[in-house]
Amino acid sequence: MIDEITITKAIASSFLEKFLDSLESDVVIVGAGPSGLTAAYYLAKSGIEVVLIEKKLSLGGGIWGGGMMFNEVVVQTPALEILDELGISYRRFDENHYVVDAIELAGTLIYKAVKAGAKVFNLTTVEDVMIREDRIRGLVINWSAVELSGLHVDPMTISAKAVVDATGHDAVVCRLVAKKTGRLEIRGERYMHAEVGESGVVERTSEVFPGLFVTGMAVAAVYGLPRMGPIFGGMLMSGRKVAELVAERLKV
Ligand code: 48F
Repeated sequence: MIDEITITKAIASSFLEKFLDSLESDVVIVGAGPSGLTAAYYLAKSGIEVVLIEKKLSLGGGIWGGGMMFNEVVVQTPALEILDELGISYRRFDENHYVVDAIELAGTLIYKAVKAGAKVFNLTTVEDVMIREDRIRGLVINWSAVELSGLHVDPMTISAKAVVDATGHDAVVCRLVAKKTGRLEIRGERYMHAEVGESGVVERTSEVFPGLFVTGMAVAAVYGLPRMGPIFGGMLMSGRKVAELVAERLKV
């Protein structure tokens, strides 16, 4: 027999168990676009506890719409090894440009991150940071619906040994740290120049404040790098690089 109250109990208890298990984790990644999902996959795969927070209902960030709603994206040659590892198909356009179906990219990144063990909290917005002894210790979160409706409801907090800002163009966590500590400069993203933007984002993927790492387009926002539009290799390589940096830092 199927019972409605049992359904409710099953959902409420397993969600609360997941939430309580996530209050003190190794790393919290904020933003589930291509860079955040790639970072979540590599970190979770290496046995690190990963919590992934996404303010929207669905994960995937800017992948789904491809370029101007043409749902295809371009990836350059150095990122093909990530697509190969994840089992994502691509078609050669010329020796430097490969085309990937945006839906396959988003769907596979989400599947791989979740299957590797990342705990996902969608519909959840990061609205502030927790700082102790000049180090980021956690995040202040609330339901996205609270923010959207303008209800007066206080947030709650989660903590982690490391935080990754993967919030894309907005660089939300870095901006909060900059505003509240005065110890981080946000230069703001610059004009379109795909080649410089792509390589710069990967090179500058780094720890920008003790315990706070930045990946994806948030790197361009922090360091004043050019934007690059619907080419995604840099997002995947930046996500993999930030995972390596965080894993290295957690060993210390
Ligand atoms: O924007 P997004 O896809 O960031 P990304 O990984 O990739 C950028 C590309 O999509 C594209 C591009 C490629 O060349 O330029 O734009 O750097 O994903 C960022 C995610 O963060 C979520 C947001 O909903 C999106 O899914 N996000 C933003 N602010 C918050 C947040 C917040 N305060 N709390 C939780 N999630």
